[in-house]
Amino acid sequence: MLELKGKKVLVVGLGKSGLAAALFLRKRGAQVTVSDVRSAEALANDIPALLEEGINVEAGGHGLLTFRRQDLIVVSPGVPLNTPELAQARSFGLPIIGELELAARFLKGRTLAITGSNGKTTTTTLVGEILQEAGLPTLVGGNIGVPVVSLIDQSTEQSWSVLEVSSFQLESTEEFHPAIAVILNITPDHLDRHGSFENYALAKERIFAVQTPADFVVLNADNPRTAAAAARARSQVYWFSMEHPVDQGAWIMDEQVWFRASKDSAPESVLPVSAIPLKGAHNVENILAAVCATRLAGAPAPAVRHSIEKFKAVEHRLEFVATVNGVDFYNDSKATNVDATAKAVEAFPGAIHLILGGKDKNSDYTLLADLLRQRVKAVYTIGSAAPKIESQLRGMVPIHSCETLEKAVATAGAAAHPGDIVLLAPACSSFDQFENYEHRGRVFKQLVHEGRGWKVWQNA
Ligand code: UMA
Repeated sequence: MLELKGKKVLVVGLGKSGLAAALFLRKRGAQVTVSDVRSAEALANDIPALLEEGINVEAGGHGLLTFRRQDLIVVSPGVPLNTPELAQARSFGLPIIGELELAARFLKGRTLAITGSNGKTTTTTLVGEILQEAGLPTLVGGNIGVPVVSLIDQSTEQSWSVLEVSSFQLESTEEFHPAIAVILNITPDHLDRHGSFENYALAKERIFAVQTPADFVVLNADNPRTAAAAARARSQVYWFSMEHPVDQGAWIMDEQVWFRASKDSAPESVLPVSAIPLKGAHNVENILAAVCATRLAGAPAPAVRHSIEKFKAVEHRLEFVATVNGVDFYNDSKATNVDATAKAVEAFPGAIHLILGGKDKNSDYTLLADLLRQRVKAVYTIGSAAPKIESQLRGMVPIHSCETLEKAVATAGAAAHPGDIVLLAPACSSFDQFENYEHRGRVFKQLVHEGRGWKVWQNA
């Protein structure tokens, strides 16, 4: 186990992960400094509590010297590893780990980790609910919004930590060792951070990098890049597929979800597809992955079935908001990449008014062209990515330049007819106009509810 007592540790980034990591490290006796590019005013909410704990704070930028006088550097997921100060520290041989790796060194019990470009949060939430229903001591955290270090104190030798893990977190792992690893899908995302699709995919594959033949990895047989990862796994590979039966894993056949525990065992029917309460084929994939992972973790079939039947869509993931003047509004603010937006659009047969835009991640929006032509009545653009989206999609579908979410909701609400759908599935991150995707989703829901009360859209 990592010895922290008396060690000088620098935590980079003072968001949720940095704050939790700094407090944890201090409690374990380290001399902790936190460094963040945001100003002291912007960090004013957190600084007093840190100072009180005896943690030093460097605000308003990263000092090169701060990054030299350390025994260990712990990086928040949102801080790129090629940040110049980190590159310099690396060249001096300083150990640099992420918050997930720090937590992994102390977390007790077994870990069930879930990654993928899309569906992570829904699947993680469902897996957590299934294991709880099965009576297993369960903790849920990670990219879902609960830093993994904050789970350490509650973890026991018996507990399962169900973790949503992102490529940003996996990139800096060394000993992170889930007993069950799940890769839901790998499609282009975060190309601005990882530089290429292949680098991004390899970061995701780190989820099984230190697994052994005693462990399990659950992979999507229908997603080519995910299926290709199997060649590098040393653990036992289980599959899920919407298209065909698999030797071991979960699949759909005759409108039923099936699971087979091993090549030699008989398939068991888990539940009918009609009993799945979530919209969209992508959510059926998430269910298959959850079935497979939780059966491998020892959850009995009735607990799996019952948890799925009563599962509710997670906030900001194709979340139904309200019907206003016969128009259904859906919040998929978590659709922060092109593939997630495609999945959201595919969940409806047509008549969609789609709100797109935010901060671009070096994405290719032309990949949406066919789907937009088939199902979308008009696109409403917002945020700094708007000019790029408009130039890539011009002529394929009517586009309204709205700049703000407020104007987009009002314009789409006024244009939509009864039976139409207004869908926020922006294909971009939110950081140009909002604190995060949750903030964007909440603002969207508020605008929809306000519009319903005041009937402002008719005048938009
Ligand atoms: N910062 C620096 N220097 C830099 C860059 C950032 O100091 O060079 C500072 C920022 O000023 C800010 C802090 O770092 O104060 C933010 O750190 P962070 O971005 O790691 O944010 P956290 O609040 O710690 O949230 C992180 C995850 N964020 C990211 O990966 C971007 C959260 O995932 C996660 O829920 C949380 O840890 C708990 O584990 C969010 C996310 O957007 C939901 N994830 C991406 C996604 O899902 O696509 C990967």
